[in-house]
Amino acid sequence: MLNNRFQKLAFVTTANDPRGFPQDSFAEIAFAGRSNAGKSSAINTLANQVRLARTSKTPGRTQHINFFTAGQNQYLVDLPGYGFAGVPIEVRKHWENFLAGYLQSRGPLCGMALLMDIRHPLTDKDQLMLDWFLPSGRPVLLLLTKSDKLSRNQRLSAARDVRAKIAPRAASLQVIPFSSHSREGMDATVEVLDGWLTRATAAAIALEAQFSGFAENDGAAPP
Ligand SMILES: Nc1nc2c(ncn2[C@@H]2O[C@H](COP(=O)(O)OP(=O)(O)OP(=O)(O)O)[C@@H](O)[C@H]2O)c(=O)[nH]1
Ligand SMILES: [Mg+2]
Repeated sequence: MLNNRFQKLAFVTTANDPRGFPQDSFAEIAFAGRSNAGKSSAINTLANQVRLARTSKTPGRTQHINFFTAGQNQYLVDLPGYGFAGVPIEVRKHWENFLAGYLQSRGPLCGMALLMDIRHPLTDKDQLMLDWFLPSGRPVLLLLTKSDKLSRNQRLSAARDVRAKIAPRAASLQVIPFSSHSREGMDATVEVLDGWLTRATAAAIALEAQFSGFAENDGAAPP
């Protein structure tokens, strides 16, 4: 059994603009995707909890950015979903601008899990998320959600199609069929996300140690 740090996930804070973000974050992973793609359900499944992140049959449920701790100075971030027609245009614009800024410039963001219904992957808006995030050079995990809705053959073929479509854009992108109901893809997802957080946190700690070395040296270059 994999050591699953996400079993200890706990809600920390909710924000609707960057001033409300945790200041102490060393590493965080964004859960992005269309409204109703299953982001909040996936976070609950990783945590093995039923109501940690709020889920709903009504698209557009998550209207804030919710931060969950995944270890010291480490977070999973449940983002508001996009692409839901029932949301007023000003609200949609607000969140689109927000997502663009967050994905392009949030320092501690060490990777993005992009969740897409396995039956409707890679919409224009999903592509936009990739356009914003891939230039950072940080890794992306494409989770093809609700895989329980398809047969095994259909699942394999859907994953193959997505891999073929995104291959020209980023060789390092990973694709995992995922289901919060059957728990397909759980262990593989835990392993990927855990690896990102562990590496990014180690890098942030090393950087901080270097800076505190600078300060002790009175600003002089390190030996
Ligand atoms: N069959 C099936 N249904 C799922 C799965 N994951 C989520 N759902 C259902 O899909 C609906 C939306 O799930 P949420 O987790 O709230 O989706 P979300 O991406 O957080 O949606 P927003 O907060 O609106 O952006 C709910 O009715 C869930 O029960 C899954 O793996 N399989
Ligand atoms: Mg949600």
